[in-house]
Amino acid sequence: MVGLGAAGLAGAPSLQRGFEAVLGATADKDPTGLTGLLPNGGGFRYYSVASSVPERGPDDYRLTVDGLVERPTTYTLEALRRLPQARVVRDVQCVTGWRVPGTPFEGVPLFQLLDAAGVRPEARAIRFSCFDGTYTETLTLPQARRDDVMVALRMQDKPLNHSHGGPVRLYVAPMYFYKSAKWLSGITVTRDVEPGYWERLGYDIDAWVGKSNGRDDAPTV
Ligand SMILES: Nc1nc2c(c(=O)[nH]1)N[C@H]1C(S)=C(S)[C@@H](COP(=O)(O)O)O[C@H]1N2
Ligand SMILES: [Mo]
Repeated sequence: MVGLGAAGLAGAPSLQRGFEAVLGATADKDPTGLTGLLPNGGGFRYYSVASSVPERGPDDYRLTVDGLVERPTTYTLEALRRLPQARVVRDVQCVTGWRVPGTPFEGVPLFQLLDAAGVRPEARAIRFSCFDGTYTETLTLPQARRDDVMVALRMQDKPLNHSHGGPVRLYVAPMYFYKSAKWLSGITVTRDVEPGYWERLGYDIDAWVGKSNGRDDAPTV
């Protein structure tokens, strides 16, 4: 899995620029498809906007919760594993059309981490950051508090592997999969919504499956 990711992406930046040039006319419709050329088994595709991502595990993984909170906190992987876990089984839906039905995710509901940190009254949003050094995402506070939004440690009944954003990724079940930031390293509570990586390039911030990005159905491709 790790080998596939690393080998598959060697030389990807130049390849990607080539595709962007060729696909210029359609890139507005389909930008998240540019790095989705590698089949990754089970219907998933491997996506990363960064050309290489370091591996992190039990010894060096950290998740920081900070910003407009009473008690900024840093979690190790072990600390996250010890917290109560939830399980959600839904279809994964990429905005470019591919879908993986009935995919189990398990992890810590995000609202539990927010409550533990104590969100300040002036806060309205969350900014997520990733240890790939590039990707960002955002949710409003009401979205972040839904019980189907989690800091995921497991996917398909296995520990989340590196290709899928392991050891820890965000999982936002009701939204297109670009909201589910891989290699999650930071949860920062903010006053205002700060558009994430793909959202600065035109994708909807409120990425409800079937109701956003100009799609009213979700075709399987
Ligand atoms: N850090 C990071 N997270 C990311 C992405 C990315 O490029 N980098 N791509 C997003 C998109 S567009 C999709 S469809 C899914 C793909 O997840 P997968 O690689 O596990 O299939 O991750 C999302 N989260
Ligand atoms: Mo995507």
